[in-house]
Amino acid sequence: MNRRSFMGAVSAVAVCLSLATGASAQDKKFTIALVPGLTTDAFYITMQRGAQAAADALGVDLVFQGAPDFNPVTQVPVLDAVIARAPDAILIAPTDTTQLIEPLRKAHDAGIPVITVDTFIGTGKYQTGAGDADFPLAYIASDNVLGGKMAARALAAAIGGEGKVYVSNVKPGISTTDQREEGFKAAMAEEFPNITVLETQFNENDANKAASQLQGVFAREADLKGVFGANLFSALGAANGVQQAGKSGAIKVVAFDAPTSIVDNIKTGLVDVAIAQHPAEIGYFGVVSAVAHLTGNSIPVSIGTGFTVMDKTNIDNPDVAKYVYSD
Ligand code: T6T
Repeated sequence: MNRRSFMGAVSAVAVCLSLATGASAQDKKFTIALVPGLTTDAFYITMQRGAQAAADALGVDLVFQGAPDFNPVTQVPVLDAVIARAPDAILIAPTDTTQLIEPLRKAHDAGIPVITVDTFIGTGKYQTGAGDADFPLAYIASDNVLGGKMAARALAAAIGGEGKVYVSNVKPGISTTDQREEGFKAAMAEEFPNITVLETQFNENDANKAASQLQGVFAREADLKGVFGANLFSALGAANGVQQAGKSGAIKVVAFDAPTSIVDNIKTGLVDVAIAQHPAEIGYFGVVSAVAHLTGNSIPVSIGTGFTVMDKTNIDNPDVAKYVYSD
């Protein structure tokens, strides 16, 4: 969907919502809070852009409030402050599957509808009547298991189907990156018997750490063939590590996420493939879903957004380049 049709879709949804409720969405000006995983990440900045487009079309006040790092310890106080402002709905990317359950229950208990975007709490299966984390109304995100499988296939192709690779990942307990690693390992085990997946390196979302880990793994495994960076900072750091080791183009890099820095690395040959998510669509559907709920409509409990696979052969195509994240 190009930018014009994306905006057109938002306006069309706004009209549909007005018709469905028999009233203009302007009758009450809703305030919707979007709490990202962290504020300075191009992925969430792009999500905010999509959310703002929907908010503008629907006459909603969007509040974007988050923490400076991807960590429940810093996200929970931000969430508490957001709940204290009593928005009409909260969209949030919870930074941990378990540690955000009780903090989010406070919002639910205060009557504030919760929708999780990008990441989930509990199992991500909401509105089932089972478990302690099914209270969010909806989960809007990429299919991260599938994304991990796509990354495995891309890396396998890049290294010719054999050799040693590893996953550069953030830390356990984050639904998205856990699922990407799960999908990656499942596809490697099922489809590529000649590839050995070494132990995962966890970098705490610190690209510098991911870069030194790459060099550490390479020092131990001189025949290292490739690395899968399971999110923006993991991928960027792993790519930097490959460059610092003087192995650009020799150790293959598949990146999850598509900020401009990764795209630049595709152009130089340092990164082979980037799996771009569609964060603007996640933000857009988040706001639309919240408004639909607030105006008395039912909403899907789960909405999946897609991927765009970027490499040297297609990165200059405008239909691909439009999915590069906003910085
Ligand atoms: O990969 C995205 C997001 O999907 C993930 O949950 C956390 O990391 C990113 O924000 C990229 O840094």
